[in-house]
Amino acid sequence: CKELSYGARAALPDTHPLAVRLLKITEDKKTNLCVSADVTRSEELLEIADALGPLICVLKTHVDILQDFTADVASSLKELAIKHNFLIFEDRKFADIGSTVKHQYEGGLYRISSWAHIINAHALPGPGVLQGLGAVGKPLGHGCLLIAQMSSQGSLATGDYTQAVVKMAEDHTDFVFGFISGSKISEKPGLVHMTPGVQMLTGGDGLGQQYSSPEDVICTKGSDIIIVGRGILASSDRLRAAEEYRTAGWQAYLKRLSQAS
Ligand code: UP6
Repeated sequence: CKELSYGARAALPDTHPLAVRLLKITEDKKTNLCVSADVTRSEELLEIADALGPLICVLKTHVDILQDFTADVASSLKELAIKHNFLIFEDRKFADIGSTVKHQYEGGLYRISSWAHIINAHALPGPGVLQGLGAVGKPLGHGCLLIAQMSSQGSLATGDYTQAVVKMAEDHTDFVFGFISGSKISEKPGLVHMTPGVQMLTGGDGLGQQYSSPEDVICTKGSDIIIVGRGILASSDRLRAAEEYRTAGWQAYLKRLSQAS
């Protein structure tokens, strides 16, 4: 059987230190759930991080949709990440030349590199985007996910493009530790696959988003982490919804392991 547990993958010598940390968190907390905290007020973001922190391995942010971001918010988020043992992923989707993304990652209003363990980038500009981001992130021990596929209808990130992204990731494993993708696209066990567009009820949002279930994403498609936003945020009981997604994601992972053995 070639299917390795999260813990076994964390122990492989080639696994990026940040992927090691992430895989260990999933195993320790029994969660492959990343919550996408897509809210526009900082207070609500911090409430989500504190309340759902125990149930998640990663908290994903879109810092540029906050209407009241301050450096204190970033500090509080970092404290909550330590308190609840999760990683912070700023879903900035960098997509420019190396020199520009270096500034966008390190500076500006948000100073993303000072608080986010994980960032992501489109491979479209070529490897320069990773050189620019890596110049900032590598010395800090941070890591990057490459966007190999998107959940939205009509996405152009398919076929040969996706394959080229896989190659770019595998050629830059000193900084890239995985993918945003709909399924497992690399056989390298040290690389982590994270999948957005997840809800219990499949369908869409009327703006191009397309949803798959946790079971489908983790068990059938072989991805590692489910990214859930509105499936949890739109619930009147977010804690209960998050626990349902955590359980569904973890059960799907256990099923995948048992099917492979
Ligand atoms: N996201 C996608 N699809 C992608 C890449 N990223 O939905 O291909 C992000 C969105 C949003 C989250 O920017 O923050 O994942 C999905 O939210 P939802 O669960 O509320 O649809």
